[in-house]
Amino acid sequence: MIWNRPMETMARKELQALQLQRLKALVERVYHNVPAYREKMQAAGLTPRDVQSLEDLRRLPFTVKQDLRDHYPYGLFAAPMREIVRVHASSGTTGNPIVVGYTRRDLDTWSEVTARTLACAGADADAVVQVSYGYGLFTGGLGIHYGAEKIGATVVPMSGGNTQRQIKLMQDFGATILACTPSYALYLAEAIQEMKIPREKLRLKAGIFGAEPWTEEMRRELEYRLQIMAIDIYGLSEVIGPGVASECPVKNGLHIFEDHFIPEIIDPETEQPLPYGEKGELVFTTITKEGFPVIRYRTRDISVLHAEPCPCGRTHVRMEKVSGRSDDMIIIRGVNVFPSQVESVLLKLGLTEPHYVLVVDRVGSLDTLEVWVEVSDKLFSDEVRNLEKIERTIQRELESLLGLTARVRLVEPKSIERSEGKAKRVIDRRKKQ
Ligand code: DLL
Repeated sequence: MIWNRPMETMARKELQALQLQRLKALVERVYHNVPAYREKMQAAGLTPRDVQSLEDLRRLPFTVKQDLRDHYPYGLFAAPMREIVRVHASSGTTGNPIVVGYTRRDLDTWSEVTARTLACAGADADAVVQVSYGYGLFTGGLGIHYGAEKIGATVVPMSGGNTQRQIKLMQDFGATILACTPSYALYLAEAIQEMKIPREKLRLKAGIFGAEPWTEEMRRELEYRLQIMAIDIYGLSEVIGPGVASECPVKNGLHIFEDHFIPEIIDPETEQPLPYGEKGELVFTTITKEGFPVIRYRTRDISVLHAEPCPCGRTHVRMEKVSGRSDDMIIIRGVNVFPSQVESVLLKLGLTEPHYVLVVDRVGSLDTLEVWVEVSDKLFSDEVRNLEKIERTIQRELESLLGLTARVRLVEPKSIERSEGKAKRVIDRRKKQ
């Protein structure tokens, strides 16, 4: 199902003409309304008239998270406050949060793109969408909420948490689409199993899962446990929230809604743009936003762009599943490790439960990595010899993938904290020192 066929299947030439027209308007807007953007452009010797083609985008300076912090809270807004009708914020670990603002038209744009996302998962007016992303300053809950209403679906605005109740209402209200983080979907799946609810009692058909990295193996796990189609959806508050990109049922990359967001991939070290097919950092320019537009925003998310046509008919480029954020990446004895690499090994082997956490510590001057993984009740009461064998197998697989020795510790069922939102995959004990 394609929500906005003219836009989502537009011939690329036509799409590029539209992007250019919108990009020019954006540059004018920020140059005149946002002193910080004007100063940066002036420092680079640029005026809006220097942007005459899509290639000229590359001449514009990047925007980074620190710029947002420096101009906290409203310094980068490009519309007067009386036109801002909503703000959202993302917490971040240190310092001021990131604050983003939306005009009424931005909220329309946002519901348009999340409607597209939901349509990718097969939602229509008959759908019942259980929104279990958090409501509040986080963009997940309200973002999906308005897209679902736009489609005319029935929205069940659950927000995160209260797992037993989620499951009761999922049955009683007949949810067909579940929207939450993949880690919370796993928690829900586990609870459904424990409550011994027969699958026929649920009407679930699809899940739109995002807001954190997850692997193909985790997709298979969720699709199997919940008997649904699991779709990856991507977004970030600074760009709009959910609704930046979404997989279609082909599940081969996420279409970026390019009539609103221009993506680039850059080499994070040299900051040079990379061609399609090469891996690097995702950068976005929002070409239709009024309240809080961004120019060349560096996401820190690692992905690859593909421009080949997709069998679904959409013409918008696809980004590969995000393999991790540079902030999530841990460096152990010089080796870069992403939690998603560990996840893929654990789930591929299938010897344990899909609940894990990476524990990083420092012994003397040496960094150590431990991987804690849960095992089932049955296995946990098995002979020590068997458990040790499993530990060794996982250790070997991790070593050959990462080129690093990680100690594997099998832990008791339910001893790793379940997530109701974004999962915490890393405990870094080095930071306490
Ligand atoms: O997480 C927006 C969102 C809500 C997306 C609901 C999808 C569903 P932030 O809290 O600002 O916004 O976090 C954005 O989360 O830069 C990525 O690192 C990560 N992220 C989001 N979606 C995915 C995904 C929301 N599908 C940050 N795969 C982004 C991997 C994701 N990482």
